[in-house]
Amino acid sequence: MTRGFEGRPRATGLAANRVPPGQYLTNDFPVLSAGPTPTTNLRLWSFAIEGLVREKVTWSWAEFQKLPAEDFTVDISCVTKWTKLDMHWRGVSVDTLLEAVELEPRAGFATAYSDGGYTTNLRFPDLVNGQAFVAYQYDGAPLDPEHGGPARLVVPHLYFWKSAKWVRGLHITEKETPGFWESLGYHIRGDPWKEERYSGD
Ligand SMILES: Nc1nc2c(c(=O)[nH]1)N[C@H]1C(S)=C(S)[C@@H](COP(=O)(O)O)O[C@H]1N2
Ligand SMILES: [Mo]
Repeated sequence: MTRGFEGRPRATGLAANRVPPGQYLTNDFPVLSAGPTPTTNLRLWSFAIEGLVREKVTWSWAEFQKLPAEDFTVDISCVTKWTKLDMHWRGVSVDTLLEAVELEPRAGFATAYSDGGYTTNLRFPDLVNGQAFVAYQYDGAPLDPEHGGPARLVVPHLYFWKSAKWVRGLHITEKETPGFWESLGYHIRGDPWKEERYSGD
């Protein structure tokens, strides 16, 4: 690492290819929440896929734990400009979750919704083919409540605001409905490699 103009460590060599434009590398895992950390009783926790599906599906915590889980090692970029490489998560691929429902032909988008009221919108091509998962472990331990435990969505190829903490379901829609940050001027999609930070970028 070398120091750039802003005095922040700048990736050099191989790691540089993994850091999107305008981002700096960090080893920290900052906490960024728009409100207080909700406490969720696991006996009352559920995850649902509903909206434009033939039949709504809901998993209890116990049922969710029985779904096939996978390990994911991914790089994460936050719109506040930090990038963290090789983050180790364990959870259930959104592909696996979608196998349980029959989408209606009009289905085009999903709104991830969370305890506490946070929402974020995603288009289907960003949710499938191993690109998104619901994580309940980070670095081999149950996900810390501040980082979204018991479970959070992780969509590593988009800015981290798309990775809804305390996620409780996906609401499938025909049209794209801006979520919490998207309604406040963040980009509708949020691709870090295109620097889609704010609407208009
Ligand atoms: N439910 C919920 N999810 C959320 C947020 C939030 O405020 N509430 N913040 C988002 C933003 S802006 C970021 S950068 C990441 C931060 O995740 P972290 O606190 O684990 O670093 O969570 C995202 N998911
Ligand atoms: Mo963020």
